[in-house]
Amino acid sequence: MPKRLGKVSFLVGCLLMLVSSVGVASEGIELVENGSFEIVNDKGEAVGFQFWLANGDVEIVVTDEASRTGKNSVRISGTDKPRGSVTFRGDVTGGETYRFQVWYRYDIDGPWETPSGFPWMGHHVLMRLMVYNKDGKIPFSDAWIVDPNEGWYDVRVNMHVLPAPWEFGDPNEWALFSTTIKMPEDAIRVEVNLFNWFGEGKVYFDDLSVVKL
Ligand SMILES: [Ca+2]
Repeated sequence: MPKRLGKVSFLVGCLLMLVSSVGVASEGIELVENGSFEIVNDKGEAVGFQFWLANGDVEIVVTDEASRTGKNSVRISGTDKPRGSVTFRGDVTGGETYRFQVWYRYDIDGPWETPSGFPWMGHHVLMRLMVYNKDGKIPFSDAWIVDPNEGWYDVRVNMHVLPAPWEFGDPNEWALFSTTIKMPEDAIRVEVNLFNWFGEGKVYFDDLSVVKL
């Protein structure tokens, strides 16, 4: 009997893992196929993503050091004012609404230096969105934000989304932040950059989701 119970528990565990790893979108169409960073090519890179080393001595890797679902997450770490991002690009339909969300955790030792131009940010965790039409980048408009209470925003040509204070997780615990955007009529593509924005330490991301609602 204990063996049978063990099997049942194992099966239930597998089902739970399956449900969580595919990213339950209660409605809409998921654009990100490898949002849990589980599919890695023979160079150790996350399939479907690009890594950008922007500033400082920065490293971006897929790692099994921490994960929210599955085995892997992506880690951005470094020293000397490190700034780097993980990029996802997807096709969008103009006039449609998309929900962007990602889980993050951070392991950054203080004292923190105030990141340039973002004196109010927390944890050096940032999602940058860029929207394109057939001619190039469309300057962002805060009128596209569907629910302005989801995060903190800095709207320029690009939009910077940060976890709002009420969304901050504790160090080394996974926390979620999100934003919802109604695309302009001529939009054809979106680029999502998940950043460690000048954080001397580690930021992890897992379970990126971009859902067409
Ligand atoms: Ca994962």
